[in-house]
Amino acid sequence: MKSLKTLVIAAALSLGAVGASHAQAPAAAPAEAPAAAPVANPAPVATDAAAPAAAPAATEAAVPAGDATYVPMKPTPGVGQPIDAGIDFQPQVSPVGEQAYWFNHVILLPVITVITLFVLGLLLWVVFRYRAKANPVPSKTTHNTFIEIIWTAIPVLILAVIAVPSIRLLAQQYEPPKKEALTIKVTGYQWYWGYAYPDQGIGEYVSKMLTKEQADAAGEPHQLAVDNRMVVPVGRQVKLIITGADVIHSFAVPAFWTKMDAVPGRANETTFTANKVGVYYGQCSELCGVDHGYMPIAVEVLPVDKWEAWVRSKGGNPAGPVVAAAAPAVAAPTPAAAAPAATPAATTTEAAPAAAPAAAPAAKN
Ligand SMILES: [Cu+2]
Repeated sequence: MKSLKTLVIAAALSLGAVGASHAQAPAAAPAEAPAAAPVANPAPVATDAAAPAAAPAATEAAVPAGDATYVPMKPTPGVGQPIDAGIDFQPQVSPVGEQAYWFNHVILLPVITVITLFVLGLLLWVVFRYRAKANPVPSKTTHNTFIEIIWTAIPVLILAVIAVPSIRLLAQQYEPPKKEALTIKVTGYQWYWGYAYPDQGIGEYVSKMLTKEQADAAGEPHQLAVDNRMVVPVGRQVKLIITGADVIHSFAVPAFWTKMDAVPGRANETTFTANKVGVYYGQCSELCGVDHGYMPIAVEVLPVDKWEAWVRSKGGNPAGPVVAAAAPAVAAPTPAAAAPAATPAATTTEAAPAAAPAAAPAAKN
């Protein structure tokens, strides 16, 4: 009787605690980045919920909004990375990924499940109903036109229905990038990645895997964490120009539904738009040599102002597309006219700081 009483009290306490943690979550969420909200939800017990929710909040608070300094963001557990015993896709944060996720879960899986169960049922029925013991004289039926039309027409209809969203998804993945897309050049090396932002004037930098000790110290998953991430602004389309320097690699980030081969001598192109701030991991997905498993990819999606701060920390100019528009005009009359041509470009205030470095190499030629 006493143990029952303790059970009831414990249950009441934990219920109250869960309620309290839920009550806390909305209060914390608006104050902080959206990353804090998903962390609070899955945690069933108050003590568990408090700890992870507090950690990102603390790190977030350390970086004042709009500040020009860049501090690598902490990943959110369970987002943008594999989870233990997980069998589902990673939560998708790009429009194409959401579309593909929907296609799989709302169309394909139900269709597959219904067909599989239907065929299994038919098999069991045939095995039982037409077993030798119950049918000493076998039926001589060979054809049934009506049934044959049905079992041809229905699968054709099912395939036709699946084809519509399937082809739409395919077309969406191959849609050409928009003009305002951010261009990043990705190069696969044995065994690391190189990233360059030509429009922002950020030359190629190398992204290598952290050691176990470094990853643990940074609070990141080992074999996914890297020293220099690819950093992109939230909500803006990113155009990747992907190539390989030595052998074929493959650039893949599951949370964006992005995968593209990095082939030496070829510039492959793909796009993604990340619509949620966070850190998302991927891996080389083409067997490329002994360290194939040790060249992870980490993409950090930041609010635009923080991304701009990161670009500046790399010595680049965030107003890249403006520069890109101005640069050809400056570079066109090379080599003799390069110096005078730089002056008109400098009249536009935005392009001014970037026009000088852009013109400099042109003048050298
Ligand atoms: Cu590789």
